[in-house]
Amino acid sequence: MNRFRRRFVALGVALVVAWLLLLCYYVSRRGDAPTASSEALADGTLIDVRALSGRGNGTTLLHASERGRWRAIVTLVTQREYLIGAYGLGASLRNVATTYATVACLPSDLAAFHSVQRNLSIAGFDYVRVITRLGNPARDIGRLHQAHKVDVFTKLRMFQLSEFERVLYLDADTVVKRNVDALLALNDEFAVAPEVTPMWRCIGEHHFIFRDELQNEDWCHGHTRELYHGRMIKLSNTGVMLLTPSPRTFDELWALTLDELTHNDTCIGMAGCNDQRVLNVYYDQRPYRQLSVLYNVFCDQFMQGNFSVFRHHRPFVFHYRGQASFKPWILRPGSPRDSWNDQCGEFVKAYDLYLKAYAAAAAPAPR
Ligand SMILES: [Mn+2]
Repeated sequence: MNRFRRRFVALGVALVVAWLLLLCYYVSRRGDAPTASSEALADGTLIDVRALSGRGNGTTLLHASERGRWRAIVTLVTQREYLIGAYGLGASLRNVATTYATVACLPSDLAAFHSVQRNLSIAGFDYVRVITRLGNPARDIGRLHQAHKVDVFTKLRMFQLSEFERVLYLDADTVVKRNVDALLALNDEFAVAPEVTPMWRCIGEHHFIFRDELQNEDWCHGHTRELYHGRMIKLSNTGVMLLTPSPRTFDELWALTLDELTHNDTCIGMAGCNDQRVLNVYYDQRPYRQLSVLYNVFCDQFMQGNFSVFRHHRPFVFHYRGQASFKPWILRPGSPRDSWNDQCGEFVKAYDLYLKAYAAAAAPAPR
């Protein structure tokens, strides 16, 4: 009988110890747990994160009463892997001393992490704005063949940021090298830089040649064989856009998206099945400002050396376009730091700025 009782007590003790260990584990993880795990952050929530890195001093850049009149620089992160890109982008924006509010749009499952909010604050972002992912409707009809494009249409949500009068949108895989505030002073409803190809490849009738006012130089649109109902359209790159949020524009873009997927072979070819195709079609028949290529310089082309102009003009924004597996922050396992897949070296520099800010934020206050 005693033996059974001892076993029973031992089992009880073991259970209590296990429970305590689980409790300790839970408490130790709490620091990195979503701040509101039970209640997801509502779409549209705007979180002032400046105080998380000791900035702000209680002042607000944006007042609720001024909603709709703000102009801001905005980026978007829909997948965790792109957060590191946003940290570099934020640090680069801070480095050029932008005077506009900077906003990172994240879905609730990323935005709810206190560590994510703090890191974005350290990177220099002022606000985290909660958005909801927009699924790729091509998946519903079995035509999504590139898995990384599963939520590319979420970028169209930028047209739903109704608290802003105008938005300078920058992809999380861009790095800013020169102050871009002048773009937000423009009064164009939409402005975007072109996809370009070197002039020596700009031959035949299927290309559009245009004059880059800023550089006073001729350029050629790349991929101009894009067909839409039998005619060619110019291709712009939507990694950098000045845009005007409007519920109506969003509704029209979404209707066009569904129409494109249903009636055209949008998903066939390199440029298909994404926000860029839809925006190019939409603005083909509407007025917009064509920005200089210097506002959206593709790192891969920059390094190819086909563009003599870069020897005379410094780019404003570098863009690491392309698939997720080519992003500059993708490290081969065990590879040393200097073998980052950084084609033009600008991301590594920006990320170093972020790491310095991070170290400064972690250091104890000077006495
Ligand atoms: Mn991009």
